[in-house]
Amino acid sequence: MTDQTRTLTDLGVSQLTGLVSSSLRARLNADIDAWINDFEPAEQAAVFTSSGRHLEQQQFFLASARNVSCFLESGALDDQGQLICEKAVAINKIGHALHDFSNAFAELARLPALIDHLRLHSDEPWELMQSMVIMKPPRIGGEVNWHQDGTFLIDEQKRCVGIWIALEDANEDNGCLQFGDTPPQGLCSLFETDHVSGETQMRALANALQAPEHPIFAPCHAGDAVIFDGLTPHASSPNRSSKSRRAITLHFKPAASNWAPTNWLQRDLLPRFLVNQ
Ligand SMILES: O=C(O)CCC(=O)C(=O)O
Repeated sequence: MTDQTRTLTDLGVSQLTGLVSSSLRARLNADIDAWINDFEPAEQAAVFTSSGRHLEQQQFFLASARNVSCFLESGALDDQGQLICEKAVAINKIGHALHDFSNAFAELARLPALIDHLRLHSDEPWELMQSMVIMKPPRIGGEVNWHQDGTFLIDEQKRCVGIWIALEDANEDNGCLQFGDTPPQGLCSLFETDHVSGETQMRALANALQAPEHPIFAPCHAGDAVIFDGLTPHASSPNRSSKSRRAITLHFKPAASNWAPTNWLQRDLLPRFLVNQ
């Protein structure tokens, strides 16, 4: 088989059409819009545009494991830390405990069709560790570099599974997901955090991921989803089009696989979020 004839299925990536109904999408979008409305960019801009505030930046990021935090696009601020565009199109992502604060996100994570797909990976209880919205606003939506989710979400058995859900149509023009053209070879690196000092480091396990010569794109209609495991290299291009590309990602691990204390994401006192028994 040549690279050109590989399909997403060959790479272990499943596509689900029509996973999320338009009524649930409307409720998810309403919660996202409310979070954006409540977001005050000025304070965050002050922290993130000043290079001396590394520790505060780290604390903001680590705390987002347990709350709903908006993160600005890197091109959204000028040198003085002022927004160069409307707040609604300046946000890069919102995370990472959305399912703890929104009934719509909690319902999404427990959709029977989604759980059926987790069960295809393994028929055991699954636990949701993080939820996130990736906004990809028109014209300034940033690139997501090639990575494996298992680098950033470390469970003992390295069996994390990610589900990416399109809230709007996504294609090559506005930055749909893309995958490498060869099956995953193992985990390349681990992003580890020392929660005493707050410092993080990227530890190489194998050769760094290279951008594939012939990426395989995964265009989706609103409501469709893509499912793949934590070893699968993927990325998305910047959105230079006039069309927004809002999406949700949910990351699960088998409930029985211990969560590494070196994960940046620690839910601490938040209750465990099992999606099936
Ligand atoms: O939505 C995107 O553009 C990329 C999301 C992603 O790669 C992830 O959540 O791991």
